[in-house]
Amino acid sequence: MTSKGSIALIGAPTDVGASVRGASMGPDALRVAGVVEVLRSRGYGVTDRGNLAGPPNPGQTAHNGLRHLPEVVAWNRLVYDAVDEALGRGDLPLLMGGDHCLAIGSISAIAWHCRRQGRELRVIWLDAHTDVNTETISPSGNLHGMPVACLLGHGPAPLVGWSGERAALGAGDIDFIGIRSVDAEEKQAIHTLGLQVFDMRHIDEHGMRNTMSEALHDVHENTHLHVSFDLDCLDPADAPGVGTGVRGGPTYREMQLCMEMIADTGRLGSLDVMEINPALDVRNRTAELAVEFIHSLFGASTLVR
Ligand code: 6HN
Ligand code: MN
Ligand code: MN
Ligand code: MN
Repeated sequence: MTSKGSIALIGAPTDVGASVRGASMGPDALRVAGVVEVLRSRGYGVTDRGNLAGPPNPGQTAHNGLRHLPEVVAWNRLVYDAVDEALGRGDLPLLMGGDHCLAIGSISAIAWHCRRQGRELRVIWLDAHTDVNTETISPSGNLHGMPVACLLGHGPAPLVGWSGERAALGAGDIDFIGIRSVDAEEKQAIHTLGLQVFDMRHIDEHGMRNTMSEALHDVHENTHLHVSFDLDCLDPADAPGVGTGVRGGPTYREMQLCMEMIADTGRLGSLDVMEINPALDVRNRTAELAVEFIHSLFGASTLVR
């Protein structure tokens, strides 16, 4: 198979944005599950850039509504630089988390590149949660519950404005899929911001096919599509290795269809694979499942294509 392009794997082994420890082991779990081999089998050149080395988890409680802010800033700075470098080389960055706070660095770097190249950034956020809390409304102080707010220009000052503009994303640039756990004040924020949330009820009522058609309807040839995949989007019965699992997720086939429809757009430009927690997993099942979905996202559909 001729090479389709090159993918840069970036490991970010930290759980500083979460209160449950263990997502720091996610990058190696994905490697052990064969992420490199699967991407190569799809015809991509793959370079594993290894793991970033940021500060350890200090295990502190929240200060002024935020837990581990300096460490979260430091890790995101490393992620930003690594993603920026990958994009600069023309590689497709695949961030292996790590907890979901790292999407701030990843998506900020992508937004900066898209603006410079005159491309339109669209984000698909696959998650049980909307992650749109801020320090004033978060019930936990955990920054993995706040990356979307930061990217929209509403989080704590040290984590806002990294893309060169106050907001890396506008409300219309992001669609949420699989949502089923939103905090009370977070719900208010979603309405105020005007975010498009395809929650589990929407998927129940309309099916994954219609949901994804709606989410992807404005993707065109100049779109850079970024997928931020939190493994807790899946049902914990399928994916037990996550720190904040919520029952009632999409089925295995619904999730595969979601990935296949994204692949069909041909516009996937970057990916985060986040929140895999090997300490809570069963025989690396969650990382293996993630690799199956990554396979589909990079074009391994059933039979016909
Ligand atoms: N994640 N909404 C909860 C909080 O603490 O803000 C849970 C956030 C989970 C974040 O899974 O990426
Ligand atoms: Mn989540
Ligand atoms: Mn939309
Ligand atoms: Mn998340």
